[in-house]
Formats: sequence, structure tokens, C-alpha cells
Amino acid sequence: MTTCPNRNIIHTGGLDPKTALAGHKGARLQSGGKGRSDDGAPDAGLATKTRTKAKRPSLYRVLLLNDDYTPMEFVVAILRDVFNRNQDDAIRIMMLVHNHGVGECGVYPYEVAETKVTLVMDAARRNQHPLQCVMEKL
Ligand code: TYC
Repeated sequence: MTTCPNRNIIHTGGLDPKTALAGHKGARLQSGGKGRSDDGAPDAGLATKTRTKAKRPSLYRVLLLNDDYTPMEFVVAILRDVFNRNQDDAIRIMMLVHNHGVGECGVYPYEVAETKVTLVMDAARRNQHPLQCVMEKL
């Protein structure tokens, strides 16, 4: 499958998007459904689906959870390194989590949010801290 970056057009079936039929709803055979390619040989019968309507990517909120053992300095470092927060913001968010039990680190598309959660959980585990990081769909 290939995805056009600017129009969210999804091609299925492994066909070259340049040669695929565009501007139609639903699936069609590339050869027009006759089961033959231009050279007259039987084709593979692969379907191509084209979506023309733009779709915004779903966003996810990444949250840090409080615990009694992770050092405050470690959480501040995570907020700076993984979530690109400056020192003041990092301290503010860390204290918010410390006082309220949970706090938002940022909002990202799915893959970015997932990567950040993994980075936090891996760093916490490597340093033997119980820090937890989760994501939720907006
Ligand atoms: N409560 C921790 C402490 O007193 C600090 C802490 C803040 C831990 C935020 C986790 O997500 C967290 N050392």
C-alpha cells in the first residue's frame, strides 16, 4: 500500500499509483476488469481503492502519572528531552503531576505519541524508576 502525502489518498493492491485509476470511488481492476493487461496477458486481478476526501490524523494526549519513588529531577529531564519542554515548563508540568496525580506532556499524532511513550517507559525501566506514561485518544 502507498499513501499520497498531501491528499491522504490510499492505494491498495500494490499497483503503481501513477498508473492506477484516479478519481473514482470504490475498487476497480487496473485493466478495467477484463482480466487482461495491455499486452494481452492475464493480469493479477489486483484492486485499487482511491480515497479523495482529506482525513485529519487522529490526535493523542500523552500523560505522565505520579508515583512516590521517581525522582523529580528525572521527570524534569524526561519532559525536557522527550517532550522538548524548557526548564520552567518542565518543572511546572512535573509539579502538576506530583500534586494532581496526572498531567499532560503534549498532544501528537498516533505514531509520535506512541514513540514518546516508549521512550519514557524505556528510560524509566533502564533507570529502575516506576514512572508510568500513557496516551489517550482526543
Ligand atoms: N512524586 C514524585 C516524588 O515526590 C515525583 C514525580 C513527579 C514522579 C511526576 C512521577 O510523573 C511524576 N519524587
